[in-house]
Amino acid sequence: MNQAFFARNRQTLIDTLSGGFVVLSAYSLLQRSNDAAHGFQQEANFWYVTGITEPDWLVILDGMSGKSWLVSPAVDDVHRTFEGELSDQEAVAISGISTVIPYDEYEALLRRLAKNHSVVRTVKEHPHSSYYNFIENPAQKRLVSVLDRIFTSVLDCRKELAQLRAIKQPEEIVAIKKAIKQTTQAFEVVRDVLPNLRYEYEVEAEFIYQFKKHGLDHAYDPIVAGGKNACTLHYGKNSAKLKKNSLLLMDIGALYDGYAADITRTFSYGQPTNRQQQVHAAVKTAHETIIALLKPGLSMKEYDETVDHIMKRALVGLRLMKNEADDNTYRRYFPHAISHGLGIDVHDSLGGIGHFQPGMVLTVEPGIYIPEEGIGVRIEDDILITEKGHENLSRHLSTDL
Ligand SMILES: [Mn+2]
Repeated sequence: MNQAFFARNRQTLIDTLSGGFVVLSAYSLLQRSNDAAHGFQQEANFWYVTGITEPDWLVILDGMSGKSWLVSPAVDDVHRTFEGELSDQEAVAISGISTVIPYDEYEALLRRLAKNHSVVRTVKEHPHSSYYNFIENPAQKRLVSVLDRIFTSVLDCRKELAQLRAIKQPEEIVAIKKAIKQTTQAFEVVRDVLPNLRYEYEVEAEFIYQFKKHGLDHAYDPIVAGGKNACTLHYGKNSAKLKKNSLLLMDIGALYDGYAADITRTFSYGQPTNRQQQVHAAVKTAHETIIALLKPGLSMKEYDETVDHIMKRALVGLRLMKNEADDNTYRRYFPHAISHGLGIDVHDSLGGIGHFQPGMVLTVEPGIYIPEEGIGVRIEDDILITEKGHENLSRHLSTDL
């Protein structure tokens, strides 16, 4: 992604907000333990309008005057020696924003700008933060507390950004396709070498090697789950011994130029049993039937209802439920959403738009998990909504057992 991309995104955001005033923050580093920090991943909205991948920067967009500022973080000499820093010139070159001011000057600038703007927009706390089992990055909250002191009204523009990001531009689709291509190649290597591997982590190591060899990282922590471990949806230990004649679920995606792939395949390890083949075939049929539904204009509500019907039919066919009215049993064997948006965040928003539109990229990931039988199967592809229907971007990777 280049300057022109980030500049266009800033302009589109400002246009969407009819010349509004926006201040966004990068994420901050988070403690891993003692004096060490976790690896850093940028806040997606901040990256979308700046391209900057370093912590603690701010961006100020004044839609009225058309001016933009970057605010560089206060980095002392000690941290500069250990971690280096992004220079102002580098930040300008990446973002295309020509003015950089130091951190200790930005509140004074905001106070001046507040004379013309009573309303400021920013990305506030995540609306579902209390649901997640983690502590949110403090950067957004810290910025909001500053904005609250200076402006009459601090509004959230998360939704507007989500709607923009939900419709992918051509260069974003190129990046997602490249992430998918590398992920596909890694899966193909793993299929070839799998008979020689004995532990889940050996499978994970193969993926890491294939990605790193091409200079890529994982877009998210990979799931390599043998047998019943596949029934733990976010299983991430990847530590168990693989059992002969069991299934192996792998949910993996490379990150390319800031964009994620998100692909799941379930392979057999050794000779699959009849039951394993049955469950896999049921998921595969559902997967194909669901993808075939996707086209612009289809409402997400109608999509979800049709998916429920398709998945319930699959479970009835496997004799896991007697009839389609049994919602509790349905949710026990298929407990997650069928789709999510895909982009900078691996779980990207579809913008709350309500129906499918050309340029959206989403996953389709039906799964059936039967802990009492030690069987978990998921098949996940990445789908682009096109003018005429859809394109399965990960179609070249076989979905076979
Ligand atoms: Mn997914």
